[in-house]
Amino acid sequence: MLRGKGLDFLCEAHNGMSARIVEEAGFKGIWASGLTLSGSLGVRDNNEASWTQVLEIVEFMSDATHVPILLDGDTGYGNFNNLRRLVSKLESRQIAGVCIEDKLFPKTNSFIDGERQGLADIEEFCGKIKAGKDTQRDDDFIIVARTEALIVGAGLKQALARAEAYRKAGADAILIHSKKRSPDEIEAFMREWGDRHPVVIVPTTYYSTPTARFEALGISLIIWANHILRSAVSAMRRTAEDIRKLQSIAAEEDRIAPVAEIFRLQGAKELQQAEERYLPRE
Ligand code: SPV
Ligand code: MG
Repeated sequence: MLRGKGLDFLCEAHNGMSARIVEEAGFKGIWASGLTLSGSLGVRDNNEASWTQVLEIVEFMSDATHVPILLDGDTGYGNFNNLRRLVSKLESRQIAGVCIEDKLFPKTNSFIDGERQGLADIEEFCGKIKAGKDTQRDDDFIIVARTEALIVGAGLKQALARAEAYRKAGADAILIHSKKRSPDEIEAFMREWGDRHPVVIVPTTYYSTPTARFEALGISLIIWANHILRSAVSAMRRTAEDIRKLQSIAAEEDRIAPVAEIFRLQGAKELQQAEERYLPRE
């Protein structure tokens, strides 16, 4: 998906069931988002959930699906050594890759006080990338290096310098993040960057730009980073409020997924078939 011609897409999921829904919708890959993994646990996107708690969730996501999963690994949960351990554990759970960002642990989401956040030292971050690449055993495991230079207001020159350093350190792709409502920063970056190395973007704020525009710019991968959790939150709130107000589920029953659909998503049928095979017949 990174190296092929044309544009590809990852969609966010945050647990086994949402991952299966995203795969069934036809996405060729899944973004295990830090924002939505933490959000679905009811905690903040500030590394409040520990890295092993994140690992446990992505293991459920991996078990539930067949398409590649890219974990939003924040800053790598520590220094180069913590990233080494993370890479081995992700590989053992068949996670396809990890994205790490050049901020400081504990990180804060890019859309909260972006300008007040500090960037990692370039050399230190390059060491982290190298350590991750040296640790992987599967040649297909990928490390995406995300620069937050534009998020913290450090400017295009800094973003380009960091992206180039991370490319040289061995990153498989560069994620350039922007919180502008227009794609101007991304366009300016791509004009200078050219086709040096695959580029990934997250158009959460500049969503109204048609994706064909990004394809023309030479972007390899677009991440729809949070839309499954956001749609679930709207649906859950409406259902909970309606049921409480009306003291009835009659108005909701046809609008929500039937229980049979939950069983299907859980793979209940396979267990029934296995029981036929393995349980003693009466
Ligand atoms: C995430 O999905 O957690 C991301 C993307 O890192 S963003 O929320 O835009 O920072
Ligand atoms: Mg994140």
